[in-house]
Amino acid sequence: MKIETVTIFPDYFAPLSLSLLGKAQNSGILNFVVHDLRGFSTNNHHAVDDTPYGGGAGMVMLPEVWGQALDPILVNDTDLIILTPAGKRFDQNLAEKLSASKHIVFACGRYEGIDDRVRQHYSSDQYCARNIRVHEISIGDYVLGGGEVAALVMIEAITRLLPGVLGNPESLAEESHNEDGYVEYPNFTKPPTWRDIAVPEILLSGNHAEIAKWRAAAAEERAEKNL
Ligand code: JAH
Repeated sequence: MKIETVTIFPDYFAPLSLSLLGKAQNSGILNFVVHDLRGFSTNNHHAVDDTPYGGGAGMVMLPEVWGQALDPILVNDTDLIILTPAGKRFDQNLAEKLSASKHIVFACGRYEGIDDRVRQHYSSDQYCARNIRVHEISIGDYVLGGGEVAALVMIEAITRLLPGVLGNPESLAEESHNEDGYVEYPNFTKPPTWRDIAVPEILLSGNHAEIAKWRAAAAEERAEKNL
């Protein structure tokens, strides 16, 4: 899988060469490329933004700078992800779908976001015919300084699903994960008592049917509390 990011802060993506993802790059499973958006500004002052039509706070990113950056990157069969708090919510289901992509491009906006004509242009039939799909995505209902951290979150969630990236491939297939892929019951390990708190007896019993029942009840209690 090839993953490209377009950003005015390329340094945000330095962690991608660390640990598991760094190894996945070296082994050829993954190929990360980071593009500095400012390099595509033809403006005298290398500006990437201007004031919003219609007035209002802040600045909006210039469409032609994005056009110059994205045109050469958007080859056939590509998922273009535009990070925005107004986008569709990212979840494990979308992570699984995107893990089947051969090429993902993350457009990381800053300021008040990217001129909407960028989304409109690359969503047109011309690009659809080339299998270029545009997604406006949010990782949650809060405003960040820009899309970079949201892109890192998505890259971690997507790439850990690729064969050979995760250390232990069994934990992907493991039972007792919910539809979103995580365990809902509380976990315990050694020692059996820690600071006067004992591990629930049943978990030390070896009775797997009773353990499953206890975990289902504990998961329900936890879900209730988190409502
Ligand atoms: C903020 C461009 N859902 C998280 C998220 C994603 C992107 C942004 N904020 C929050 C953002 C400013 C400019 C994107």
